[in-house]
Amino acid sequence: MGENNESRGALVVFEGLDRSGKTSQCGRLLSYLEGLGHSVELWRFPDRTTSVGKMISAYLTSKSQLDDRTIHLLFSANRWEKRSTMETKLKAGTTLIVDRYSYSGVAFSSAKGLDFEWCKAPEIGLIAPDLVVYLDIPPEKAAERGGYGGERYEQLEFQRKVAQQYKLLEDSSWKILDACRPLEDVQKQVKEIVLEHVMTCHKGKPLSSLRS
Ligand code: Z5A
Repeated sequence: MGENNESRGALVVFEGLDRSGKTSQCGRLLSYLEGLGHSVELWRFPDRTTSVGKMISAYLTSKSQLDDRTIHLLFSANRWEKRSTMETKLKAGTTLIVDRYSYSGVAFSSAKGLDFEWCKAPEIGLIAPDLVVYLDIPPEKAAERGGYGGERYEQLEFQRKVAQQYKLLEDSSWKILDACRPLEDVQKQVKEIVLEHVMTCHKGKPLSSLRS
């Protein structure tokens, strides 16, 4: 990758704890970019529609039990099965807004106690995001937002551990936003940052891959 300088779409990833506001922000961003006439799609991981995604969904809703490493690799496989479509779309000029990506994979599995580097390894080679918007919120505040549902991982003590692991993953592609602010304020910031990155990709920023 990185071989040409042609106009392309941007890969914009949203990360954060459960209830940090990812889904709300992604939906609003989609409408905003569509309104500006951009070609844009909203994706989410896990993608529960594929056969791998269905196994993940059964695990998250406690309908099945899986070894920690097995479910980690399934989450990663769920991204790998979408990788070539992702590349095709980006190269065709479509911006992808993605609700959770590799950072969730590493943060959640390493919070269970799996080795951090081991967790990162299967993500190497996936397309690197142009921008990661991290919606930062203390776990206690997130828990106040309507409480957690019944899925695995939706527990305060575990979310605290996940927040610690996320901190170890920050790199130069990250923008950390205060997700405790009103939804509209966060949205305004998101729009500005994302538009800047979309423009850079239109100008031909090469695609790159996640590295160790
Ligand atoms: N997981 C993993 O282990 N490994 C992986 O590789 C991947 C994921 C990809 C499923 O995720 C689980 O899979 C997840 C990580 C793990 N487990 N956990 N926890 P999911 O995507 O299906 O679920 P989620 O990410 O946790 O989604 P969520 O609960 O819908 O949270 P959200 O999208 O961040 O928040 P929201 O729905 O936009 O907002 C939640 C509420 O807060 C709602 O009532 C909003 O109106 C309100 N809200 C939002 N923003 C604000 C502000 N700014 N102020 C006040 N209220 C707000």
